[in-house]
Amino acid sequence: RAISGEAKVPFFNVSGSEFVEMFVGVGASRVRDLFAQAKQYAPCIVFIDEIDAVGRHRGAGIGGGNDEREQTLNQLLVEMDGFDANKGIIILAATNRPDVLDPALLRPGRFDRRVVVDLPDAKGREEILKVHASDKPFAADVKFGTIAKETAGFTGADLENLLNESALLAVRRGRTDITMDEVEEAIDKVIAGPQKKSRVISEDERRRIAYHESGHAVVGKALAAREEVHRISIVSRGMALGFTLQLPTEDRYMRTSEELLRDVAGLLGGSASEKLFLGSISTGPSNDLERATDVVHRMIRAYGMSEKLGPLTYGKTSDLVFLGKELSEERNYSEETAQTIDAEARRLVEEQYQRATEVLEMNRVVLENLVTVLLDKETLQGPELEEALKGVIDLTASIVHIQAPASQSGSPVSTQPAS
Ligand code: NHX
Ligand code: ZN
Repeated sequence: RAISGEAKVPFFNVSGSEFVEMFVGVGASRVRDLFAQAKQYAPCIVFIDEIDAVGRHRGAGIGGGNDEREQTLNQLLVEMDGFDANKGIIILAATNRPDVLDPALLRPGRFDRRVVVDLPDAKGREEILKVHASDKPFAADVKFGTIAKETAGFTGADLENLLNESALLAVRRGRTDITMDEVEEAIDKVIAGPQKKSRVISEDERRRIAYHESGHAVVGKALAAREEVHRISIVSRGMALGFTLQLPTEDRYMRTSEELLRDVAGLLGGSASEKLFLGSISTGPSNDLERATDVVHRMIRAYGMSEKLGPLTYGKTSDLVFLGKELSEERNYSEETAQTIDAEARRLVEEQYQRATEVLEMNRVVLENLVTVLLDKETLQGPELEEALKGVIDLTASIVHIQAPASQSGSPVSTQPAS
């Protein structure tokens, strides 16, 4: 829309799914109609959103293919080839899955340029926020640069949604402007879901939740150099009973194996804290364990970070429509390798669990204090949180290597700061 505005030409906007019809031939005739109309208005821009709905690789799916979709795609290819007849028509399309598109669509003369629209960086997020903020009354305390820093990983649509949520919240609170308080509440809502005030939690469980989140915060603070513990809360939201928000201090595009291991230790910090201070673990950390397991599996199988398994990748993802799942994993390694992967994954997770436990033991006093403050205030951030975490022993300098040392006494995991 913006491009056609700049070019001062008409704009045709269709969604790929509008072409997907039940009856054979209808989709193809819609494509013909669209181009016939566009020809009348040329020069113009035709934009097809979610083109993967029609543009999928032909011959995929049950029984070899889908006649209707193939006919629609063929018609689209024919129209795009009708160069002379379609003079002055520029076709743009968008997809999240360029990998599944039929190669014929990407040949020269068809979609021959690709523009990668990545997640916005901090500067980009700030600019996007300013665009969506222009029609809303923000208070003077709202700094879009600060919001941009707190929203790493958000898409443009997430940011728009965030500002809409803050506006709704301000209205609900009877305000005529939107303050930073509403924006922060909206960030939590977008990340973790809406507050669930109706959920009544027993004193025992509140204590467990506080120990769990404090465990994440202390391990995160002790180990993560490029991320800071930004907010910690024991207020129920959506499915979650509590959360700890850790944010990168700058935009990042890669992680090292050391950082990934620190992430794993941080993810396990909640469970380790429950075990260490309450003597048992609960069902609560299931998602933490899942994510930790996922990280070490990716380290081993995708990033070649295990010396035992070498710089190879294990497992192939393929688009197998007939399995009913978009991405299914194809095993391209032996049973013996599968066992080695399992053993390595388990070793890495257990080492980090041990490391998290050691960090918590070293910071027992700070953690107990944090739990007390958290039970009282429920959500901590900014200077208050900084104050509560001030005493945490900084272990960010401790380097943990992914390989167990060949023959050394003592723990393979170093939790001592480098002197
Ligand atoms: C339940 N929820 O399902 C209750 C209501 C350990 C203090 N019976 O690790 O809230 O137990 O650090 C995405 C994100 C399931 C998907 C969180 C799926 C949480 C969250 C289970 C805190 N914070 N666990 C956490 C938690 C739970 C759950 C999720 C998810 C708890 C823990 C949920
Ligand atoms: Zn957790």
